[in-house]
Amino acid sequence: MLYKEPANGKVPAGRLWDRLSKTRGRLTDRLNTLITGRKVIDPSLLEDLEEILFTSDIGVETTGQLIEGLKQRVDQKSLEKPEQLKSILKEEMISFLDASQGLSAFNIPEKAPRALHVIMFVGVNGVGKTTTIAKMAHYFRAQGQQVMLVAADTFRAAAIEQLQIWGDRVGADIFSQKRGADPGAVVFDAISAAKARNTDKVFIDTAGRLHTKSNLMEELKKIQRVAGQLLSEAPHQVTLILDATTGQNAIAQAHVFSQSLGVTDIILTKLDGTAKGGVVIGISQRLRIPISFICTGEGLEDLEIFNPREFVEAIFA
Ligand SMILES: Nc1nc2c(ncn2[C@@H]2O[C@H](COP(=O)(O)OP(=O)(O)O)[C@@H](O)[C@H]2O)c(=O)[nH]1
Ligand SMILES: [Mg+2]
Repeated sequence: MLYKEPANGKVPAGRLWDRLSKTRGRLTDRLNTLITGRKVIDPSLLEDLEEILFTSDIGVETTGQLIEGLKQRVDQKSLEKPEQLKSILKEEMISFLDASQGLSAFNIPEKAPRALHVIMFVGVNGVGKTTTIAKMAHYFRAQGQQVMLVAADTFRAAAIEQLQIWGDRVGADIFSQKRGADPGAVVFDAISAAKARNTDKVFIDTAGRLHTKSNLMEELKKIQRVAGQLLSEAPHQVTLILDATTGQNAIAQAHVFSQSLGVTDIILTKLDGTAKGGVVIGISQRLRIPISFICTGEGLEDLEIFNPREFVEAIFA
């Protein structure tokens, strides 16, 4: 699956546009107010702009870099009129995002031979891991792939049940063992089973918090190792799920997880109903990890391939 070519210059409409309305409101409305009636770009205008970007959850450092870039353009006289600000900022944001996108692990050519692909989903409790796994399973089921969901969050019985309910709904196999089973052993057995069946995708649902004294990151690393024992490249992806409504806290979580595990890509959830969507830009720019998908609702269809241009056009109109 390749990233879709952005709809160049076209104003995007539809679901993404609707669901990102709060973020767009926070960013665009204030920017429009700021530039209306202004004739020149002076330091006070840039200061107000900095405040707008900063309070849109883009983050201090990323905001600083955007403003610095604008100042240079003003000095070089390639930016003179306030009405140019918006399009220049948009292009800067898109280039920040593009720089981190690179070849996402999801950029698998559609014609590649089908092979077992193992993805481990990580993230703290409540960010939307299990829901996102269900959406992803639904997405790949629609392409005719065989999907197996693995319940490696073994401490909570409710977590296993929740995965089972989703698996039934989307037509995915479920692999689970008893509550309290060793997650590494569950994953080992699941991958053996997946190899024996004709499975295309194995999605591992992991714990977001441990109730024992052991360390979450150590447990996740162990799952990673165990997966690799049966299939040398597994897990092919470690996908970090972050809740956009937590704003700057999501950036902090991304740092913790990516320092311990080789996070290959990020999925941002709950972009509907939050004005903190700017955090996507901060995360991408700070972490340099591609964003593969974004989620904009609780339903199975509320998952989109992340496209930098479409995203920026929808938050900045
Ligand atoms: N509005 C909204 N809610 C979401 C989204 N993704 C997940 N949720 C909700 O977030 C809550 C926690 O999700 P869950 O998948 O159980 O999180 P987990 O603990 O990380 O597995 C549930 O009520 C989900 O319906 C999203 O994109 N938008
Ligand atoms: Mg869960």
